[in-house]
Parts: sequence; C-alpha cells; structure tokens
Amino acid sequence: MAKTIVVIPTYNEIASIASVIDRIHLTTAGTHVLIVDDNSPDGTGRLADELAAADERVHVLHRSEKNGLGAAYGAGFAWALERDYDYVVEMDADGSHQPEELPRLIGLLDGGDDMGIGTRWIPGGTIVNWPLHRKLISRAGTFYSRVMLRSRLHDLTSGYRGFRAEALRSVDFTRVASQGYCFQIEMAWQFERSGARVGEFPITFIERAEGVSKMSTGIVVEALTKVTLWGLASAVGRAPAPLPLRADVAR
Ligand SMILES: Nc1nc2c(ncn2[C@@H]2O[C@H](COP(=O)(O)OP(=O)(O)OP(=O)(O)O)[C@@H](O)[C@H]2O)c(=O)[nH]1
Ligand SMILES: [Mg+2]
Repeated sequence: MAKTIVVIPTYNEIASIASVIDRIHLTTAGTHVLIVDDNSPDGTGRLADELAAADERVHVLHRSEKNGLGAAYGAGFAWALERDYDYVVEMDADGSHQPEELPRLIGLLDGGDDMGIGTRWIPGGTIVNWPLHRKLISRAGTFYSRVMLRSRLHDLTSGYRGFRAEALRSVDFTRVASQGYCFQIEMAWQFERSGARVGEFPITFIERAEGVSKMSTGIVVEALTKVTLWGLASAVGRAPAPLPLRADVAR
C-alpha cells in the first residue's frame, strides 16, 4: 500500500485539529500527518507536539510567524519529500474537508493521476452551511479562473487535494509565489499545463464550525489580480513559463 502523508497547515485551529487527525486515522490507519503551524497564539503548536509525542504517525513543523498558506505548504511539501512518502495530501484543519473521503483521493493517485483535486462543483459535490453569497463568489471565482486560464478543472481553489510524490518532486514549487487561495489556483494550473494527469473527485465541503477564518480581502485581491494578469499574458502569447516538469512525469 502506498505510504501517504497529509499536510495540514494550522493557524489557531486548537478546537478542531485533534479530531481531524483522529478521523484521518479511523479512515486510513497507516496514514501519516504533518501539521505545519505558524506559531499559533492559541497553542495549536503545543497541542500538535503532544499529539506527535503520543503517536509516531503524527509530525509537526513549527514556523516562527504567520506567513500564509502558500509558504506553509511549501515548507510542508519540502519536509515530506525528504522522506519516503508516495503520496502527499493537502487538507484544512478546520473540518471543512472530510477525512472519510480520503480513500477517493488515494484511489485517483493509485489509478495513475499525478494530482487529485476534491471538487465541490461536479455532480456529487456539496457545500454545507455556506450562505448563498459565498457559493456565488466561489462559483464565480472558479468560472473566471477557468476562462482566464483556459482550465478544464472545476474547483481551482479547492484545498483538498493530493499529489504523487514523484510528480510533486518534479516541479519547482518554491517558485509558486502565491500566498493565499491563489497558491491553490497556481499549483493546479501549473500541473495541468505541464501535461500532468489531474483527476477530480466530488467532496462534501462543510463550513468551519469552530475557530476563525483566515480569509481576507488581500487574499481575494491577490487571486483576482494574478489570474487576470496570467490570463491576459496568455492571450497575447506571453504566459509565464510553466514550472519545469520532468520528462518521465509529463504525459
Ligand atoms: N500555517 C498556516 N496555516 C494557515 C495560514 N492561513 C490559513 N491557514 C490554515 O489553512 C487552512 C485553511 O484556512 P481557513 O481559514 O480555513 O480558510 P478558508 O477555508 O478559506 O476560510 P473558511 O471558509 O472561513 O474556513 C486552515 O487549516 C488554516 O488554519 C497561515 O498563514 N499559516
Ligand atoms: Mg476553512
């Protein structure tokens, strides 16, 4: 069986992190977890250390300050790729992504996809407890990104996704400079245009019940600006170069 690690970035997620890890292990007992904590003031990092001390499947990477989702994932990916994991998975700490759906993602990677994306906007995908305006923003954002980036993917901002380690290793993700949601868009777009095999599976996304959202205007503006610039540059034949992908990963 493939060796899987779930990378979970945390900033003030003390209320939910333990139960997310429990649910991961109830679903797939052999899966490892890496918590990447940005020195959360609420003590998430200390709790993570306690969980790691009690369970060899749990690991923690401490970072000194809040530096955004993209930087946390970059550090987490690098940590995972230095070890012998076959699959590297992304999941939020706030319970929005259901650990019980992990086997669907692993199934895509087992089937040969380089990347699998949990998607809200395909048949079978659902969102629980989001007001209408949030659904509209998410749908509009994905629609805009699909058109601008000429993507065939249905949920470019989704943070529930996974990679075959060798595919992730082959792209220079340190050059993915986006911080917030845009990190997810940029990674998906880069994988797709590099010729990697990207699969989608439907997910049930449940709005966080505890803790505080880290979503900010700056994060939305970053995504809107970059997607627009990439799209316009592509339209005049000046798209930024795709991240280098090894020949044996490209198909
Ligand atoms: N280490 C780290 N984790 C972060 C940072 N920003 C967000 N996160 C984590 O990334 C995940 C997603 O962040 P959320 O605040 O849930 O963002 P969101 O899902 O877009 O917003 P909600 O819909 O309100 O939940 C959570 O596990 C956060 O704790 C950061 O700067 N550093
Ligand atoms: Mg969330």
